[in-house]
Amino acid sequence: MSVRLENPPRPADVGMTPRASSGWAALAGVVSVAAFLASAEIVALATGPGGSPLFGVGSAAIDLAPAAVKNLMVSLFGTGDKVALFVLMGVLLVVITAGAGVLEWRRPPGGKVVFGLGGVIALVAVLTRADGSSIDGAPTAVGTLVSLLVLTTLMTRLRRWTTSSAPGWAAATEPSPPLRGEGMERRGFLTMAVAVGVVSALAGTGARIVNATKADVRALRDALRLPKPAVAADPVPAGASLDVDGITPYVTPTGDFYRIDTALQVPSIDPADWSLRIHGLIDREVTITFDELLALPLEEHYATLSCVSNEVGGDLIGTALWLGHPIRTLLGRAGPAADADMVLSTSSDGFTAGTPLDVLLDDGTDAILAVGMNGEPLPQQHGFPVRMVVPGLFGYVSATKWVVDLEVTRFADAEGYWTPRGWDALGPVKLESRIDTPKAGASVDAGTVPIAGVAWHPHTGVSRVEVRIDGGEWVEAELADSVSADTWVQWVHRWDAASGDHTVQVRATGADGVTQSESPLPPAPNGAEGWDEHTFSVR
Ligand SMILES: Nc1nc2c(c(=O)[nH]1)N[C@H]1C(S)=C(S)[C@@H](COP(=O)(O)O)O[C@H]1N2
Ligand SMILES: [Mo]
Repeated sequence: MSVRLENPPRPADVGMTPRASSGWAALAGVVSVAAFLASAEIVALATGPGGSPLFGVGSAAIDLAPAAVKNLMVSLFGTGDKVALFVLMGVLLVVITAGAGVLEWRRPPGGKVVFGLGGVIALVAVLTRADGSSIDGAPTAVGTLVSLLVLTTLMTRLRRWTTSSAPGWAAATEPSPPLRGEGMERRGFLTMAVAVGVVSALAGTGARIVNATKADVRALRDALRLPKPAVAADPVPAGASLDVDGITPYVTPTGDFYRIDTALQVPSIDPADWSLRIHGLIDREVTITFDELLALPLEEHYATLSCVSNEVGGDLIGTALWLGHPIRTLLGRAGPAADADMVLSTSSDGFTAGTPLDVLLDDGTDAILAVGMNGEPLPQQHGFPVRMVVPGLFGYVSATKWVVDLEVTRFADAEGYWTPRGWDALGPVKLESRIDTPKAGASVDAGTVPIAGVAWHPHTGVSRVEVRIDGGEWVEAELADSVSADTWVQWVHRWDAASGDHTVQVRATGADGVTQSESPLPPAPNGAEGWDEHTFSVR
């Protein structure tokens, strides 16, 4: 009996089980996306590291994600939120492209449509980045074409393999080109899938490493010599650091300083290319280059910087010695209009913060354009070459890293990045206190147990810290010295511990006489409130 089929066989008609052929089709989808990513990275070697689609799509996801999702990421993963995002993107990519492979197998050209659409979305994401240029679209465009080619070729080979394995099939038709037998056709598919997969993994990783190195400004930073400050900070008094194991150091080592930002790929800015433009509701526009900034008198100030997302007891806070020039003198040059009340600062990657103009103009607030952190140029991830530091305000409304633009405007007319995402336009840092030791759940030896931590109300100052053990009386803790009201202060209560389980709570009182209230509030929309509390046991 002679069978004659007009159309290519559907998977169910052939010898390989549909499930097996779908599995290979899924593999073809994943190999195709690997080819996409690798070829994009390779093209980006020529066009510049800004064109990597991974970062373009990731950044767009960050900007578009609903506030709730973003807050969840930060609260689940803290400063590891970016790693988590990449893992999530990786898993999603594998699932979607495996699905696209199966779709292409069963309902062509569905998979190609998915790849094409994905490429277009990635292209839009890359091209709409604040620091992107049109050449940055090239890696994604080429990557998309390569992935379509790989997918098409793998599908053809998979069809030939399944066809050749269909019982009686090869004999029943006279197709061109002739099938070469199941073993050969299987090898044709597998060889290509493995080869493209392995080459993509190796070449793609290599190109990514080169691109990452190019985006690293370490050499420029190492070469930079910062001038001596015109106004040096007073040395930190010995009394600022209590002799207690496990207490947070008064000055946070730069390597331990928390990092929070929306930048998946840290902006790389050559100081020689940096400039800051001041414009908006002003008398005259001011533009200043990096050399001009360094030639101005620089001041050193210790200041505690904290994140509005910090939970009670959290560690999204640090104190550093910042070196920079007061923002008020530059704004003074520009001459802000009388009806202006906000400065919208913008970073090279498009992040914005809205800071009250009066705070930036205030003589008594050391708001600076910082170039140095703890005696060195700013690290790249903390804003190299220039960031803002404004004592007393949360980072999201003041501490713009990689800052390149200051627009004098009004709160009624403009808003910073986080304001439409559920955070208040104004973000003064709240009075807070934290227990560092004993750690929650710790078990300590009986005797004198130091209960210690830090408390802060930047720019207002802390006047008192009290602790309470097992719900008893509040007892005043010993307060260490501090350089100024702009930094946190260490505290300790040396407790004659009785054995058993104990719970300690802490509360602070600000220099304005106000004591932290007990009622807990979450970080959104303007900072967490409540008393930190640790339970530990004494042996
Ligand atoms: N360019 C840019 N600057 C930024 C941010 C950002 O996302 N992008 N985040 C702000 C927030 S929310 C905080 S808390 C501080 C954190 O500064 P750090 O990473 O140096 O600790 O930077 C601020 N400046
Ligand atoms: Mo923040």
